[in-house]
Amino acid sequence: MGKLICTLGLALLVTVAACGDDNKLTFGAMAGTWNATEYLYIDAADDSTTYDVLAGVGVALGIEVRANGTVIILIDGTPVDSSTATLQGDVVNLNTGGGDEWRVALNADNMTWTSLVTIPYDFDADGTSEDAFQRIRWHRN
Ligand SMILES: [Ca+2]
Repeated sequence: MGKLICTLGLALLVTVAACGDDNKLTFGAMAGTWNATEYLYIDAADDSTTYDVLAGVGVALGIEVRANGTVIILIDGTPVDSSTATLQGDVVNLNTGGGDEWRVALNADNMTWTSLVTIPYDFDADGTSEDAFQRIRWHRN
């Protein structure tokens, strides 16, 4: 059925981009250099409890994404790490060996990454870590 609709769409001169994988995320679409505008740890048990990582650490975080899947981590503009990432649907896996998987929402030059796996973080400084998701908002240069 989808193929038929696409074929009809082409016949009607609807753009090819509207057919088939219209929501498919690619590294090509993500290619470029991105600056983190927000990086939060979010308490998995209470999403109103957050920690502002960028303010806390006091660095500028960036990434360079290449169309071949290379993702380079930039701290204050300096490359500090690089990985060959893979995409499955809208989930990017940085393949760093640590379950570093992020759900990606791409909207033109804005992109949000939300971690699928929690990390430990002690939000209330009581000596016991809570489970935290991570969310990074990026803006493409
Ligand atoms: Ca705690």
